[in-house]
Amino acid sequence: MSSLSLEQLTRQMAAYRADFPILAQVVRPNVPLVYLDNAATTQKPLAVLRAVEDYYTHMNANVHRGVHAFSEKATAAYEAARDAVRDFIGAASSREIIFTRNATEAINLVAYAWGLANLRQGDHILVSEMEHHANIVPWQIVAQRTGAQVLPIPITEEGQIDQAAYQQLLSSGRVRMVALAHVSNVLGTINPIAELIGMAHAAEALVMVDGAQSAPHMPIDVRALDADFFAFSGHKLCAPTGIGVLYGKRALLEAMPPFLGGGSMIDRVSFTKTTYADLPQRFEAGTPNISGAIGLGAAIAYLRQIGLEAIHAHEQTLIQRTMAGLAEIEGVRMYGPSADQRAGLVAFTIQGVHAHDLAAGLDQAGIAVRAGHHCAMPLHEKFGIAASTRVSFYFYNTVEEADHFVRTVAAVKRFFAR
Ligand code: 7TS
Repeated sequence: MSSLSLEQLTRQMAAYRADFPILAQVVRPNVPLVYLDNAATTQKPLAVLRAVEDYYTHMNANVHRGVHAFSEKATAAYEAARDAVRDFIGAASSREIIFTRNATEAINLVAYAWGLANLRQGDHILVSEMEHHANIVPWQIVAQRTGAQVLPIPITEEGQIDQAAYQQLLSSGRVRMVALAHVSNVLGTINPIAELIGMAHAAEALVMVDGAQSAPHMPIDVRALDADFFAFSGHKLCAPTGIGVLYGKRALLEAMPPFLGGGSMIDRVSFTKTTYADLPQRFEAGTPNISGAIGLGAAIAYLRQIGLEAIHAHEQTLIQRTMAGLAEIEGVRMYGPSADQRAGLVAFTIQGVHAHDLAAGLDQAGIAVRAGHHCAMPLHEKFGIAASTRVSFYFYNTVEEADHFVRTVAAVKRFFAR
């Protein structure tokens, strides 16, 4: 990648658009789709669509049960997807990879299975003010059940974790778990997660990293980060919906009681004593999303061939250009750090224009963005706003789309300012 100029990179990325049939759709006659809502979910390339179709066409059977040929084929494909995830995030063993429905379920799994067994009255759970509700609410539920307390880690005006305040909270000696987003879905902030994990470990706390917005956009190495748990969703990285991943350090997962009970997760069942299966099956009760896992494996292969560093570099081009463009529009306020410290998304408000009106105006031009609180109400409250409009890129977005977006924002603003 380093041998490519930015211009070559831009051209190369645009070529991948041909792999995504949906990107050639129109919203209305003569209004092409400009899809800039990638933090919500991403589009799926033919390689993923075909992997799912191939599974149902050629090998559909339940996994880990049958002795028949197709069950073995399906099991091999399902487990190959697990190995692909292990390599993708640098885990030591595929046993540390648990398939879930999404990042939300992965976080809930840890909150319930680890939290109910380990949290006591007076323990502290830290969550940053920039967390998505998925990394706040499960901890609140489990805190209520155990008597533990959820405390917010403040963020600065620039949208970074306030490290002095974080250190202060850790120094109580009561913190057992720190729940942190790797990348914020509103501020775009890329948190210095290895450093923040090191601080937690020095205080003998574990860290749950919410990687929903990082895993799709940059290389991840859970061992280099020393993350205890790491969660992400397949659908935000070109895989189908309904498949997600929980990574956990083996010793931690092995010490955790099950989350859901049922088939597949047991060793022996009797009415006197039931014992549980080894990892990862212990945390995969019931028939899993087999086609989703296979689709995720295909998505990972596709992204790795593009290169996660190249993806990040291209998104940097798009976000720098977009933020520079938005800054020219009077009344625009952007939230979060400068472009070079963030992933490819920005949430903003325009004085006198409601976030939803702006999104509706953009939709008229075929541009898909999200408006609202983006499942981060405490963060919006912190900045004194009820809603923002968010544009979020992926590698298949082009410079032309970014420019079209900025021009259309300016036009919608002029319309409402009349
Ligand atoms: N964590 C973060 C940081 C997220 O951005 C999201 C989804 C989740 C967790 C939950 O992911 P899920 O796949 O389990 O739903 N964020 C968004 C968003 O920003 N707009 O739509 C979904």
